[in-house]
Amino acid sequence: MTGNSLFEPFKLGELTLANRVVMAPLTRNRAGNGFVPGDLAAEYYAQRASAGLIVSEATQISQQGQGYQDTPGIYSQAQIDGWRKVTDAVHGKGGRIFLQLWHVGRVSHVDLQENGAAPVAPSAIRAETQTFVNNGFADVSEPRALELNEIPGIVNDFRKAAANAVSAGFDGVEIHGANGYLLDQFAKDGSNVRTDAYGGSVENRSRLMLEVAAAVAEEIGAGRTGVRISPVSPFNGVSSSDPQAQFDHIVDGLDALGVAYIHVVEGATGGPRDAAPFDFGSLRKRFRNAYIANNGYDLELATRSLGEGKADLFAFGRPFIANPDLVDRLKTNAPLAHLNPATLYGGGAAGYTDYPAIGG
Ligand code: 8OZ
Repeated sequence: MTGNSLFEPFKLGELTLANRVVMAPLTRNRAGNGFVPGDLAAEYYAQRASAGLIVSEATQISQQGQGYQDTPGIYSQAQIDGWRKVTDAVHGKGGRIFLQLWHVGRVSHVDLQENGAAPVAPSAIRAETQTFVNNGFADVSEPRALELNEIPGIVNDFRKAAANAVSAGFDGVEIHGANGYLLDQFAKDGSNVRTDAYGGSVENRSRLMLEVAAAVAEEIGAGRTGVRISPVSPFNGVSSSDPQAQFDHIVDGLDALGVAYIHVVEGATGGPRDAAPFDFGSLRKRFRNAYIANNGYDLELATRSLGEGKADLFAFGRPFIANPDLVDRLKTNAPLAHLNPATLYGGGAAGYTDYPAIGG
């Protein structure tokens, strides 16, 4: 069932993937009108269904969890119905797709929050980063610290969103624990100075991510649950004084839960792989199920890493934007098309569904 090449099947939880190439989550900001993915999203994802697994763009679990204009949600019936078109289209092409569950925490703006409320965070520390809102870039808003008694509600929002994802036809979900969003803000001490059970020690800072993973795994099955982490990425203004101890502990906890995979952003998100010293092999050793490696992989690096046993699956992000047939192009060593940065975020079909496959 499971082959040793990038282009042979791989067993992930209960699923058999056609190959080891994963489409990484990519924010595209095309879900206006109720944050519902439309027909164009179904076409876009179906065009990329030859990936062994697609991980959807990050999708907010609640309005509070939204941080950018026109990103999709998974908390209303209309959103579930919109996503159903996507999953049907991908499955119709023989693909597999997980939904990425997202709460941005402090990376948000009052204009995206209900009644102009402050975004929520582990601690009232504003992120040094910008978001896209009101058709332009703006500094994120000053957040407020979550009260201890609000935390079960956040865990429950993730749980409900996972159930909604399954009812929308997804094969599973990926919990977004990376890139400076809420769960990563809790894990890293630059953004978390809490003095309760969710701050301070490595164990306490891991608590929310592990509680969310446990709730989601209980709701839809550990075999359908993955978690994305970015131990040393400074993306969205996060920093950690002890990333190795922190993420070794988190991965131990995820291993104990038996989740299907960890998806690891190695280095700085979208940037250098050697941004900070970190032993990713330690995470690999601690985790019995699949390790998805991400960040700056090309065919050569993925092939070498697979041969060395460093990872099971390889997630490609930006290359999938302009190359819907990326798997075929990698397999045949065909040239890759380049994306147009002007059409990355927002807009319609241009720069979204109009990148052709070779010969297509
Ligand atoms: C780029 C722009 C907006 C959001 C991430 C969800 O980095 C994102 C994101 C990336 O995980």
